[in-house]
Amino acid sequence: IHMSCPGFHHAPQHLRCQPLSGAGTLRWNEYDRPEEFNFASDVLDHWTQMEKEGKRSPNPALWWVNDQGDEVKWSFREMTDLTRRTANVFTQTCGLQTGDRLALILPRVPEWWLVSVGCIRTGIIFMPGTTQMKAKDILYRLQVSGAKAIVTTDTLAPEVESVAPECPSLKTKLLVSDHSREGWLDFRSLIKSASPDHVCIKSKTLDPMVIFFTSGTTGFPKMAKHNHGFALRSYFPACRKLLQLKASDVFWCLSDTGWILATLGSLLEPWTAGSTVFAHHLPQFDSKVIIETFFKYPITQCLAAPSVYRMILQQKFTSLRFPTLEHCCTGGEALLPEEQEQWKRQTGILLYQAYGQSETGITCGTLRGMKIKPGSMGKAIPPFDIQIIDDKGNIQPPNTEGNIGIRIKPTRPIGLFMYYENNPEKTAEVECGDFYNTGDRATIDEEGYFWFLGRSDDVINASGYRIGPAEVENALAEHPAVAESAVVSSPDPVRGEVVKAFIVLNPGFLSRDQDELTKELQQHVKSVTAPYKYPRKVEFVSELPKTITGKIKRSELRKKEFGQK
Ligand code: BCO
Repeated sequence: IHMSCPGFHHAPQHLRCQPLSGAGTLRWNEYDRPEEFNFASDVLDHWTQMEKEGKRSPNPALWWVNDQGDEVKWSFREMTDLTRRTANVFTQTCGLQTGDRLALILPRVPEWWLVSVGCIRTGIIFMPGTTQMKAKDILYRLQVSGAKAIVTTDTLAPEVESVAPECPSLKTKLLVSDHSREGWLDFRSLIKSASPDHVCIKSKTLDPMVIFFTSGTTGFPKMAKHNHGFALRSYFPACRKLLQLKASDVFWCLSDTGWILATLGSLLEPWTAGSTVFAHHLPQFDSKVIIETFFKYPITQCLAAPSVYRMILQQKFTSLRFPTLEHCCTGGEALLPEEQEQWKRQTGILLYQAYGQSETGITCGTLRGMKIKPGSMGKAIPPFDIQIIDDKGNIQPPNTEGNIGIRIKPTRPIGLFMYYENNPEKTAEVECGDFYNTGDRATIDEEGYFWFLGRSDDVINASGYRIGPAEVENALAEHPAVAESAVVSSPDPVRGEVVKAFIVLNPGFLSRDQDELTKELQQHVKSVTAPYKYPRKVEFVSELPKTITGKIKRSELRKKEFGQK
């Protein structure tokens, strides 16, 4: 991208300054640690320049559609203009400064891209969150992060208003809507009147950029804080090999805007390659609409959780031979070999697996063109050195079960999260010898392919969502019928795993119709927390298995679900 190669040169000469197809030369490779990096100025504005010089085809940078036939097509030039305006709205109108936090809770609307990049331009730390969140989820996030601003839509505005008085740090509420609302700034009209002149901050690679909330076994979600190196990693040649995107590609990532997969797949990965980001508003998941979209638009590559591919396969369409689709990648949950084969049979396209977490981004994967071992999540992607480790951080030999560890000593690799914000205990807990312990269990074979086995803790991975059992148990505890509950994962043919709740009822509810009560409890969870967490399976029991100290033995219940002893 730039003509020179600054940074620290630990890499062999032949690895430096590799060409980025059609776009000059890459400035850094995975062994460099440049002092400064900013995705907006180093990547987005570069493609704007390429466009101006006629060195990039006129494909849009963002191609957004909805099911009412509306379309937005923005060039890189327009993206630069609009995100500079957004930056000015944040700093001038809202008075936000570098380091302030902004909660970004938007569905798939074009403004999601403006806000993300506007934050990167100004050094405001953005915190993506799913629009499935309820008032309590939002309250927790605003309070724990000390967010100064929130950007959301009409649907969530009342939920935000109901908790705003309890969030003294929250100074600015921005609404993305065609209507105005009292107490809210109107994002769309502010953008129109803002100046397009803005000088991007010179961010240090290690300065904070984004926070993702991530669930654990206990307590509330933790804040995994990433620096600008997270975006730089997408730029490294080793990472570019995963998808091998070109400027002519049209890339569709189906992940909800609240997850790290969307930041990677709908923003960083495709724009680093100068590709077109394709987005469908898709307010409700509908595999029929997804299939029709693949037939209607010239999408060449796709990234989605395995559950999405499973749900597409379940649709009885006469043909799943999509005219322009060339490459499919998946991540977020385990994928079975049969599912990979079925996708190939029906679509004619191989399904490549990758693996990552909110703490790590994509850590390993089967790179495009690499031999696929069905069921394996591929090999480590540099600069991550990934090993299977025991509980003390000792590296395990091939074909031995252990935890997936990413080496952090002597050097923490670019792209790995910095730490859990305000939580040194949890940060220390996941350090294991020279490694960051992902908490995921796996093996590695002699050829360096990783094979996922499951979690080492009670975290549930349901259709690609990481769900903390305590979050669901707390929601259930608010219902008068529930004396106590234990929430674990349970196998499911479509979603991989689903949330299952074992519930001990209070005496007054023992005579209730169990199906009716199940529905009521499910509805209750959906109403008090993000609905994706609700227990799709419920079993009423007279007691829960406990240790002698009274701790619920979730692992016993989970093993029973999976038919293990
Ligand atoms: O199934 P139900 O209808 O009973 O309930 C569903 C929704 O209908 C409902 N719901 C959604 N929004 C609601 C609502 N109810 C009330 N109010 C609202 N605002 O709640 C349930 C939500 O469950 P879901 O999201 O699993 O629903 P759905 O529609 O079946 O979606 C299926 C999937 C596969 C599209 C969805 O589960 C999904 O997107 N999964 C992938 C998640 C993902 O992207 N994970 C990646 C995380 S990042 C990562 O792993 C790191 C990789 C580097």
